[in-house]
Amino acid sequence: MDFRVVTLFPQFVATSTSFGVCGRAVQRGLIDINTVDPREFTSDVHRTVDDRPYGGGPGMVLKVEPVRAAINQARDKAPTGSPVVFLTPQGRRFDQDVARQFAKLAGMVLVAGRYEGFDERLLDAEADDEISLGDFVLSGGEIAAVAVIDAVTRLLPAVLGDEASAEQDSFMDGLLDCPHYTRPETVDGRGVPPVLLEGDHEAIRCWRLKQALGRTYLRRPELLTGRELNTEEQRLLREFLEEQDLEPGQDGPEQHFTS
Ligand code: 9D3
Repeated sequence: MDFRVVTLFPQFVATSTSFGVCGRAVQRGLIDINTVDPREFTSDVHRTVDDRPYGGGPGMVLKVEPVRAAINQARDKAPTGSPVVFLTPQGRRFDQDVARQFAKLAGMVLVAGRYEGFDERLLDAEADDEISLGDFVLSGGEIAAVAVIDAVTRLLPAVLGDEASAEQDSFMDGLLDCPHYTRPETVDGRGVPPVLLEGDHEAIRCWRLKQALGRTYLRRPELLTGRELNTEEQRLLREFLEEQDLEPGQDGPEQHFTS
């Protein structure tokens, strides 16, 4: 997959995609990440990419022409049909479903903003899609672009090993993860749920699914609305909630974070 990122901070995008899964995917030729800097498309001595907002007020707005020229170069070099995706706080929310859709593409142009954002006429003319990471304030679109690249890259066939790929479309998909434990067996006087030490793989599968269902119900109930629970899942969730009430146990009652 071919990612083209329009950004005033090309080095930030290059370095932050050079580690871990993304870095290896680049090295193995599974993805290609290129940047285009709008500043390269200015002609004044100060290489100006921003200007004051019409109507007044604080902050600066990205000028149309340098960003448009950078987008056009990125689009020209990207595979035919690559959508131009702006990263903005006003976009539709990025999630795993959006990542799965993007992972089907041969390429995409990601446009990261700075300052107060883009001239609206640039979005009207050039945006095929507009994506936000969520309702918090970043200083620019680069971190969002890198997050999209990372989430999409993990979904490409051959990027992850067989085991990790299988986990992605497992029966716990769409649920919060179950708790994990590793050695030593005791930490601060707290042990490990005995079922995980006993080697009964079917019992372990049930325990993990039960924990995933219970934690999702307590912490992110909206993830369960619109999801059919099969008979086993209903039973495990019922058991989880009963166990919570009756026996706090060594790992304590599950936290129910309230707002
Ligand atoms: C504090 C500035 N805000 C004025 C009311 C508006 C604003 C402008 C530009 C807020 C953030 C930004 C820069 N953000 C992004 O480019 C961005 C972003 C984000 O801030 N949050 C979540 N997802 C994204 S995607 C791009």
